[in-house]
Amino acid sequence: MRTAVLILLAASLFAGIPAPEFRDRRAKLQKAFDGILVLSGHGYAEETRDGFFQEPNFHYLTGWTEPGAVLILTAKEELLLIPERSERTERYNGKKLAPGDPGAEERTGFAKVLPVARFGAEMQRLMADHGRIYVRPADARAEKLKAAAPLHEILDPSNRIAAMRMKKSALELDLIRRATEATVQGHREAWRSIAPARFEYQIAAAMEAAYRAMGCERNAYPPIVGSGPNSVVLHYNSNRRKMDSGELVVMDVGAECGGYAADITRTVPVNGRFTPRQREIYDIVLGAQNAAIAAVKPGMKFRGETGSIESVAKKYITDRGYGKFWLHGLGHHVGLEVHDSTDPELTLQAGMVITIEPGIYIAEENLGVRIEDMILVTETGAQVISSALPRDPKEIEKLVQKP
Ligand SMILES: [Mn+2]
Repeated sequence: MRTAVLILLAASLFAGIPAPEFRDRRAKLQKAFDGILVLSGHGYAEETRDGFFQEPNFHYLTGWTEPGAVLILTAKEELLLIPERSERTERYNGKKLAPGDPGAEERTGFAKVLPVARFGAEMQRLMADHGRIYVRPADARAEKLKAAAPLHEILDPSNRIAAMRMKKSALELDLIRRATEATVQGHREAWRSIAPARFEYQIAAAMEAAYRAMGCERNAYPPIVGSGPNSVVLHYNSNRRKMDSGELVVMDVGAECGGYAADITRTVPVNGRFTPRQREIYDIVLGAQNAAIAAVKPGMKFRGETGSIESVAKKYITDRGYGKFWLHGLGHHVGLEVHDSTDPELTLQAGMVITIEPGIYIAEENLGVRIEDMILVTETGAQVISSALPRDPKEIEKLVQKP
């Protein structure tokens, strides 16, 4: 009974993933690790999108979602440094765990939890035994470390951690599926509320309400709802326009669930009927997406001009005369971040989650179409995680039309 309570507690503290999985990730990194890894979590000042957002590499290795912490890791040691108690900060931001608090070790999953003020002294001690320091160039402590360790080799650990983050664990896949299901539901709700004379932000609101109701805590990124002329603007997210009959609306929206993102795009007619021209372009984008999905398998290159999944979709669209109207890449990895950290040298492997999102954008016709799905790479090919959301234009028309 007591164990069950502890596990439940851990599950909520670690945003859906229990503490032992974070410990396993660090242990995996520690194997054959040849230096000191320094990873700073975000502070209060950084990244306040929709509330505090932890630095994703730090989150991936620690599960610690409070601000101002830092991880120091060597092959033999791991230290979590967290801010000391401050009554003033707690008055603004609520009570926080502080070093020395009873249970700090159990709550964090670290054998050693120290005050952040110990950072310099711990580094001095470890630097005497190690010649290499791994720190991300964007890390808040990178510049100071370089200055303080002129004789040490400074290396970027990003690709090493990305290689781990790219292959999702069973628990990560569960959370990604949950975020995807909620986003699918968001699209369905939105389609029901699409009609001429409604505003784009009303559609975005319907989507957000649907996935928050399903237990997803926030947007994985600002929702994009672009109608008519806005359908050709790739990252349009002011969502202020009144939609009109005869236009298309591109909806690129994703929920975040337990820290994990989804990212799904559909393009639907505002009045529930594609014009023949809209349908012509829609069918080309859909054909390109299907061709790309069919090409997914372990060992394939994802992005790039030749011999890649991307090149399959590009060729499909180019062969039909619309190559110059495709303005972006085929997709990206998804995980803790919607554009998840990626080692570009790695080919696709089972357990990776990517988006496939071809598009055609014809500005002079106010005609933009993008279709984006969440894809799990499997041992034999691809599984479309977001397959519950129709892509077939006839089915879409049925769901958008009001009875
Ligand atoms: Mn995307």
